[in-house]
Amino acid sequence: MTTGTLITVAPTGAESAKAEVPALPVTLDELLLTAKECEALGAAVIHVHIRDDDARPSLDQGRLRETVTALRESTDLVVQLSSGGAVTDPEADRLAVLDAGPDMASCTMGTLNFGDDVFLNRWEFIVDLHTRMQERGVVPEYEIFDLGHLTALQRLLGKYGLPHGGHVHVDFVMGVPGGMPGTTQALVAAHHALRDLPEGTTFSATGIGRSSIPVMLASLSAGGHLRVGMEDTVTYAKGQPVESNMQLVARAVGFAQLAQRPPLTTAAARELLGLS
Ligand code: KMH
Ligand code: ZN
Repeated sequence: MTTGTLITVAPTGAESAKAEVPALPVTLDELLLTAKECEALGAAVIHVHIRDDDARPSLDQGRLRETVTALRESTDLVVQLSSGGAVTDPEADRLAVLDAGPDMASCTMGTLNFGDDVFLNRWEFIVDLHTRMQERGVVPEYEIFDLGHLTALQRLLGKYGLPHGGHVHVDFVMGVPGGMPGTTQALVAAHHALRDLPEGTTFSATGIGRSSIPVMLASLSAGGHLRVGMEDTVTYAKGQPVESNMQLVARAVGFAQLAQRPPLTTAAARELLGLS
């Protein structure tokens, strides 16, 4: 069955430096402005990483709570906090992200090389995140950087049960050096592997850097949803830096419309994701 397209914006991330990417939203005001404009264009979910006063990645509890509250006051977007943080963040801080009471949080399904770094996601940590989200009524988005992460998700759900709300949604993060490539072939393989997950499992996909466009087109044609934003892509076209997250969301909306799968409203997104 073909549905409309769930569009997630990931506006900031933890990897790019403000000094090198001046258009990156790093303050709360910049984030709120981006969120409102992306919602108006067709985004329904926002995947949030915050920064400190020096624009460095932060998991500060007070700031996270303030951010969740402000996003709820100014938009109707589904607020998804990153529990991935930066590669240097300790597990305890990453778990404590759930205390800020988001609608959703990310949950990465395994350890991988992340460029020159290691993004550590031990099994016990994944279990802690998953079960705490069940207890707190936070809906996970399972981040899949490689095919084996889907096998880990099958094991997780088999042992610990479905997430809050009962619906399983995954995001294929493709093209990270150390993970699966951002190609149509890899997306088809990942899509095929969803057969081992509960019926009705939905997926989004995002391609890092120059894989952004091929991944978007492949995802749309395979019935998937889209994540775009400056967390994943800071170059719009060869030699052309991204001017804003809105530019990326507008392009994704255009592709979704061409595919005759227009953006889902925030209400439809909540229904799809099993959010009460
Ligand atoms: N910043 C990456 C190390 C997530 O948000 O859950 C992890 C990441 C995934 O961005
Ligand atoms: Zn992230």
